[in-house]
Amino acid sequence: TDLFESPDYYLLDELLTDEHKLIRKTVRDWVKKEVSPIIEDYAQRAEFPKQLLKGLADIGAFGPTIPEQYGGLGLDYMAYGIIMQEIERGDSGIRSTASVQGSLVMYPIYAYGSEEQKHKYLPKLASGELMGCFGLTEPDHGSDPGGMTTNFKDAGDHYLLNGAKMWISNAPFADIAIVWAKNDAGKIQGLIVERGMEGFTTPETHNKWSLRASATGELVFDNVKIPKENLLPNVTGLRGPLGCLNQARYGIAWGAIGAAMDCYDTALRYAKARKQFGKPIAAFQLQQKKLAEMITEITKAQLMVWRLATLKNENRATPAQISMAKRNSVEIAINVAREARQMLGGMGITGEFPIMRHIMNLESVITYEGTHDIHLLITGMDITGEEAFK
Ligand code: TGC
Ligand code: FAD
Repeated sequence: TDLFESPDYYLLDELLTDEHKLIRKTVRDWVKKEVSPIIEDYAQRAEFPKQLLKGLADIGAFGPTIPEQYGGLGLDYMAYGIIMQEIERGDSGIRSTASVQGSLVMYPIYAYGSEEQKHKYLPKLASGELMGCFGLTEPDHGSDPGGMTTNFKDAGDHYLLNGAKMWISNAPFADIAIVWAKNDAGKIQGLIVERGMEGFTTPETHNKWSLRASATGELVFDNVKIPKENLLPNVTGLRGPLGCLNQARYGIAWGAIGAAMDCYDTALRYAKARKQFGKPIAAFQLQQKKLAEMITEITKAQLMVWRLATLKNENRATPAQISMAKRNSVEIAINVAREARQMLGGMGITGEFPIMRHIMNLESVITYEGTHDIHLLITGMDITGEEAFK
């Protein structure tokens, strides 16, 4: 990893500002120094490296686009994308932690919260003093979150929350959870649930083969008393959580390319060094085909997210455009990773190289934040005007 440079076949660096390049260097150096040397070991042991939280906060990974008055950095979406790309070059699980904190916990408080909530939580979330998680998915409602059964009832001076969420990234250690639940009228609203509230537990999910260095868990609510000031006042309906997903999916569209770049870079260097039949395997046409197709797909995906960032900065990126980029980036990443793994032969299945870990991670990335199928159906609906989910 010492030699890592992101492939830039179409000179996209010329379209970045000096600030973007500086941010990339800062994050890349941090990943190289703090993540790459330890991540394989944590993934093998299925443990989240908690000591990285402080560093993630220091490089600005938690809510970089949130304005400075709330503890963020006020950066643009190009910068946010670059940060996600560089972190995911290290590991999708570490990028998940940053995605959840910034896009799924800080963003809803920023976009839908009261002024008091913003001041109370955002600076501490930006600094990593508080960590959060996002509870939308339920055991019986994944792709169809509108069917959720988790609910809260008005009980005078507080609410009573009941139900359960599943597959929640960061749940086992989060201090707060943004929980989407139905109110007395059956409308979805967001609540800030704090660790320590009676009846709230976060059992950890074990035996994952994917995203092993990320902590996943359930959120279980058994008559949890929620103070009324913990309701996010400014959004009702599924567009609340889906609005957060636009942010996180955008970050994944950039992030997955980071994983692809790492696999391509690893395979290219291996192919030049590894000799069989008296020649570097890079000299064989079959291996060149794999490498040529990898760099072509990476380049196409880079162009797509660069343009998407520009649209997002202008507040013009549509949810369907974000879906297309999330879907495309993850698909090309998983294909690049599979081809790269083969190029390393037997070494490709070991933890000596990052590729097998990336492949396994990407199996979660292709499923969470909307599955590959759901994003295709979002594109289908957008171009035909016909909704094919139901
Ligand atoms: P539908 O009737 O289409 O829409 C309901 C309301 O929501 C609005 N809306 C959006 N608003 C903002 N952004 C979007 N992307 C939106 N998509 C829809 C819509 O306009 C409507 O608003 P209103 O005001 O008219 O009521 O909803 P539906 O029930 O038919 O479902 C649509 C569908 C399937 C696209 C959607 O539910 C979906 O995206 N499903 C996938 C679920 C998903 O992505 N879950 C992710 C869980 S979080 C996660 O995985 C975190 S992983 C984190 C990590 O570790 O990195
Ligand atoms: P299902 O919805 O049951 O889908 C099963 C299959 O059916 C999929 O292939 C799907 O594409 C297909 N399918 C479903 N509906 C249709 C349809 N209408 N047409 C065609 N095919 C369809 N959620 C959170 O809320 N917060 C988190 O932090 C979070 N972190 C996660 C971390 C990990 C590691 C994982 C694996 C998941 C996480 N999720 C989280 C949950 C994730 O968002 C869901 O797994 C995802 O939305 C899919 O839901 P499901 O698993 O219930 O699959």
